Amino acid sequence: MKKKISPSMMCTSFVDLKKECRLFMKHGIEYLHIDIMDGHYVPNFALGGDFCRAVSACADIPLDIHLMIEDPDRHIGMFSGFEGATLTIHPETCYQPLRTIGEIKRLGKRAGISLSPSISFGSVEHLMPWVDLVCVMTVHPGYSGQSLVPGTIEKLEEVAGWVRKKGYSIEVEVDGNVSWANLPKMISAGANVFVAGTSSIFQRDADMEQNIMRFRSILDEKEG
Ligand code: S6P
Ligand code: MG
Repeated sequence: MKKKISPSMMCTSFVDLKKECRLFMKHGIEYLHIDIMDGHYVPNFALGGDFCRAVSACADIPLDIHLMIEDPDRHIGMFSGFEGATLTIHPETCYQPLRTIGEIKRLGKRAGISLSPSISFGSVEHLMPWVDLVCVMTVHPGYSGQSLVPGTIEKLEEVAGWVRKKGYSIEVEVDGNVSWANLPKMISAGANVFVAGTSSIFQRDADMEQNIMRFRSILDEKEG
């Protein structure tokens, strides 16, 4: 499957949003990852529908909306207007994840599930036939700039191996501390969508365009 970059927009410069989006378009960035946080499921608050609208106005790139919120059924309608978007839920945040996934599909969106480090793949495996994307979190949900949680690359390998074996066309995304050092291991583990944050393209002590090109060249040269 094609390897794709999904910059984490909570790391973008809000004052330079247009400029940074222009750079993403120029370099054929495939998705824009938007973390929605409610202060309940995670301790932090971040982003929302208005921010998604602002990003959509600046970039013609599908949104990769990561819902770190309790009771997503109450809120998914808010994201129904974004063409080509993926809405990713954490299954433990709702009582009937399959119904929530069905509702996302009914809204014409791609559906994803995300596994925080505390959730085993076995506990969500039965949901897989209904989703378009599975996001393996390699940090605890809530903040950018964290270190990789041990054991999560092995989980990524387990999930990607399962998808390959079944022959499903589910995208396998990795989210959290996708650093220059961790990226090759994540490619080898079988991920095809990489959330790029402060560990790579938003490293502010380097030029963002150089960072994007460096990220792409690692994806191009390393076989998954
Ligand atoms: C974490 C969130 C992630 C972060 C991403 C930032 O709750 O879901 O998407 O934004 O991890 O990247 P980095 O490189 O700072 O970890
Ligand atoms: Mg995320």
